Formats: sequence, structure tokens, C-alpha cells
Amino acid sequence: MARKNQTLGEFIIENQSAFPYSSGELSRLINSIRLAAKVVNHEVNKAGLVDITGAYGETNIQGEDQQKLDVYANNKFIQTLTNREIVCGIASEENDEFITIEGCNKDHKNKYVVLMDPLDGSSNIDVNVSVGTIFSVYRRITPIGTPVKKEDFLQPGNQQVAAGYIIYGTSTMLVYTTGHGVNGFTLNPALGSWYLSHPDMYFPEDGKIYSINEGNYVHFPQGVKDYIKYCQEEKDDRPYTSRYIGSMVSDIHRNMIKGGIFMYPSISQAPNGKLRLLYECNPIAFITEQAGGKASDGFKRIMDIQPTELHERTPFFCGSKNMVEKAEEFMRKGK
Ligand code: AHM
Ligand code: MG
Repeated sequence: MARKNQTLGEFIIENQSAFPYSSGELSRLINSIRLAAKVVNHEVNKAGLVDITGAYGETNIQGEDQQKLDVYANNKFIQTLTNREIVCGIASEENDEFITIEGCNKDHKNKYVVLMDPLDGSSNIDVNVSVGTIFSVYRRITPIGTPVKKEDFLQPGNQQVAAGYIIYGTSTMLVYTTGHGVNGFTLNPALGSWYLSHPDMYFPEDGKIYSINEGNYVHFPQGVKDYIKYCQEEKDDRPYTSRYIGSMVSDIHRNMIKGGIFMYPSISQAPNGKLRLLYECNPIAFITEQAGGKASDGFKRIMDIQPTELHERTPFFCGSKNMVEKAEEFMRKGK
């Protein structure tokens, strides 16, 4: 039973029995993520300072090499998950290939793989706008005791065991699901603890916000153009409000709280859009569905897509159920 203001640690212990395979491994995995998130948060928070003190990104005041924050975040999450030996493999938007983790006895005994985008929207860091981390957890499908294979990572989103995001915003939040609803925890930076601030997060069925990079308008499919015109029409509760941060975690987080739709459709020069199915769309789709929303590629459910490549992309329509269904209706008509 979620209690507002309980710590994430308490929440994990109390809810462990609700986890599908309750060996404690998934709890330890979430614990590692919350730790890495705190470290990354600390670094993201001082990004502006680091820019001032670092000599054009080469060395900082301590003479250490400056790293791009997305590389830093990638290393931190990989290190934390590897050191604690709770996963058997990691795939990241920042790495071409997946990483195999043997475990201390080289026995490949762990059962989970993690897929992640360590710092999504990282181009926003330079202008002090919120960014996020997105993660997704699957149970491996190859036998325990053997090294992981690509097929362990190429599972459809409907096989996810857990997924979440961290938003490094005006406050830093960890929002995640293990398939039993969605809960949001806010970091108290003075104490270094996460507190349950948003229990049972829920996407309003309808919303009034549409989020899309309208600069690409001329390159959108006809269905998207028609849906945008529908959003702008003066009728019933429309026109809707347009809000686009350009940092998907932030756009989704706002829309989940207020009600809205986020779209990154195909564009003429990129027929599958920009966003990655495994690292971005599937985890956000799992959270969205768990929060009562809907996630689609414009025609079908995101989480039913069988991936064929680690870094494959897909058009993405995600948010309040009725809004996504309306967008799909325009997609079918405007094809
Ligand atoms: P990234 O993984 O390279 O940071 O790109 C993903 C980000 C999303 O967070 C955001 O929604 C999108 O790219 C913005 O792209 P655009 O500038 O084309 O609108
Ligand atoms: Mg990304």
C-alpha cells in the first residue's frame, strides 16, 4: 500500500511481494538505479559550473578530463549496475553493441537485462532545460548460466518487467512501474532520499496539450498534418495548447500530470522518426499504459512491435488515451 512521503527504500521493501518473481533481484536493481540517478543528478545540477571552470571542455579545475554528460551518465549507470552484479547484460543508446556481465564467479547467473537511454534530450543541458534518463528491464530468455545474446534484448515491450525514467528538472524525480501502476518519487537533495510524492500516477483520459516539433510540419505524413489542424481548430474544447520542450521525458511527464499527447511521427527524411524503440519508446509506453494512457506508432500498439535491431527507431504517439485514439483515426484516414 503506497503511502505518500514514504521513502523509496521503504516502498521497495513493502512492495517486494507484489513483484512477479520476488527473489529480491529486481528490488536490488531498482536500488542501483536510484543510486546512479543521485550521482548523475549531482553532476547534471552543476553542469553550468563545470562549463565555466573547465577549459573548453578539456580539463576541469581538478585537472580531470571533462566528459560529455551523456557519456558520464552512461558510465555511471553501467558501473553501478555492473558492480552490484544484478544484471546479466546492458544495452544503451550510447553503445553500439550490448554489454555482457558475467558476475563475480563468471557464472552468468543473473536473470535481468537493462536497456537505457542514460541522458535523453542531452542537447538541452547547454541551455539549462530538463533532461532525463529512461530505463527498461526484461527477464532474459536465453538460459541462465550462459552469456546473454542479442535476442535477450530484442524482446517486444509487452515483455518488460519494469520501466522508469528520472527527470532532472526543477526537482529531480524517479518515476517507475513494475507492472502494478506508476509511482513518482522526488529527491530531497539535502538528505539524498527519494520520497513518494506522486502515488498512482494517472494519465487523464482527455487532455488539451499537444507536443510535437512543428518545425517539421512540411515533412509530416498527411494524417499528422490533419490532426494538428484538428488540435488548432476553434471548436468544443479546442484549440489545444501546444507545448514542446524537446526533451521527451519532460514532455511526457508534464502531459501525464496535465493530460496531453506527445508525437514524434515519421518525417519524409526519416521514415521511422527519430526515437528509439528499445531505449525510449518501449519504456515510456509501459509507463504510459500502466498510467491508463496509450502508446502507438500511429497504427498499432508500440509494445507489440517485435524489434529486429538494437537501435531501431519508430514513429511515436503517446499520451492521454482519447487523444492518441483521435490521432490514430487521422493517421488511418490520411495515409
Ligand atoms: P536524444 O536521445 O539524442 O537526446 O534525442 C531524443 C530527444 C527526445 O528527448 C526529444 O523528444 C527529441 O529528441 C527532440 O528531437 P527534435 O529536436 O528533432 O524535435
Ligand atoms: Mg534519447
